Amino acid sequence: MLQHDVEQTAPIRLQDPALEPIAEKVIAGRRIDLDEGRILYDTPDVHGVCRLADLVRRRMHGLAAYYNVNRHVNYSNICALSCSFCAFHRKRNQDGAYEMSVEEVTESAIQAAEAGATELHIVGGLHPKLRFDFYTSMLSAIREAAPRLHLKSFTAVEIVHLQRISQRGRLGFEGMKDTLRDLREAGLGSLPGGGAEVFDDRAHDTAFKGKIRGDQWLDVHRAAHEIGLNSNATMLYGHVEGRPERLVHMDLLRRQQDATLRNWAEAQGIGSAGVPDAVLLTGPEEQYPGERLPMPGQAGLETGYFQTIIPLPFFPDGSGLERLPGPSGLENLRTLAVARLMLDNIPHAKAFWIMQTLGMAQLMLDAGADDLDGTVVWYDITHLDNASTHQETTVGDLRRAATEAGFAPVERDTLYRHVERTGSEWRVAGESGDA
Ligand code: V47
Repeated sequence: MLQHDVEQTAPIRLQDPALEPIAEKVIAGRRIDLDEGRILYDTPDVHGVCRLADLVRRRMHGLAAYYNVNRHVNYSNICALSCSFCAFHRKRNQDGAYEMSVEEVTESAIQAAEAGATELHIVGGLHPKLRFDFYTSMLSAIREAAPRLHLKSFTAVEIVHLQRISQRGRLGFEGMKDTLRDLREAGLGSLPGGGAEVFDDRAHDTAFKGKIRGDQWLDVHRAAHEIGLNSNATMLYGHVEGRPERLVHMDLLRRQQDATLRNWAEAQGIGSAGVPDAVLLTGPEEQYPGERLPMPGQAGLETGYFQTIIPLPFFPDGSGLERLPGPSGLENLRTLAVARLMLDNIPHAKAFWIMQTLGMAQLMLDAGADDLDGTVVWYDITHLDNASTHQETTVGDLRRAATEAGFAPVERDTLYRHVERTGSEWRVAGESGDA
């Protein structure tokens, strides 16, 4: 088996001299800017970029390769929008349209909990008819039936839709927080990263017109963070956007996370590494007198934050953009590595195996990723090589994939706390639980 040193002791071999000043900054723990991001994208030395991303990944996570035991539930594919990149949505009386009842979703949650899942990832389309109480009833019915499942539910686009139909009365940012509080009261545990696509108005108007724009997506996550919910962030790439738009997307996420983590960083004694107000988590050990990575409950952390960046490669098949080729394997590897390097204040980077393939996710563990997502079981949004909705991997497969790649598989819960497990019984390490 291939073994890696936790500390990268050997000098990083770079083929392109243009990468050298960037490598110096990464090694010293300084932030790279958008122009340097362009060099990371333009250099022919994609493996050099991966080596740099691997350096910061090891600093942050050592050899840990995280996964979770989860299930995705797509409660309905009926959607008022018609985004051209999306092959999932259907109109109400179109062939293939479906909606699950609260009872069906709850049944699937019970099965997940019995199989030992720690998380349910629940997202769907913007259903034109379902009322707000469907969503709160769904969350509270699951919480009642399977209280230990963490409910990571609803993309920012769904949250805006839910605010509209909630009849709570308060509009704007405060109304958004009220809606999120109602959902949290019903059982919402955190927000997934979906629906961000790419924060660019031209791409928006071409491929997802009608959907919220980037500023609104960011506001929803800021509102969630302000009321103490954690969330993830995705970036859908390889469609009508270009590499410069991806970098702007990363920069906007990074700016928001800087502001979110500022108080926490001060409490931990983390400086701004030469860039005013920056909070950089990827530097050498000596830059972190306190905690290197935020975890709920730490001093100075009264809010939630972005936990994970998840670059999602575009799947053209069955979408309105089928004429496009979608990104290549090397572009996927590079984008993951660039995201790890640019998003120096987001603790985790996920290679979502369903979209990347498990084989590519193994390679990504060595190029910046520290997380593979989980067992998934059902997934309806994208289908690789005509896969059915049943897209499942076992814990054994995930662990083997990580070990074969030279990493140490670590089961986590949604908040990245370590999980100890015996079969379907589990508990968070260090806490008393059911195992
Ligand atoms: O929001 C839709 C994307 C997302 C296509 O937070 C497509 O842990 C590629 O957000 N090709 C849903 N992508 C998936 C998602 C996610 C997945 C795993 C983990 C987490 C997390 C979040 O899938 C959508 C959209 O951006 N999507 N259509 C397509 N044709």
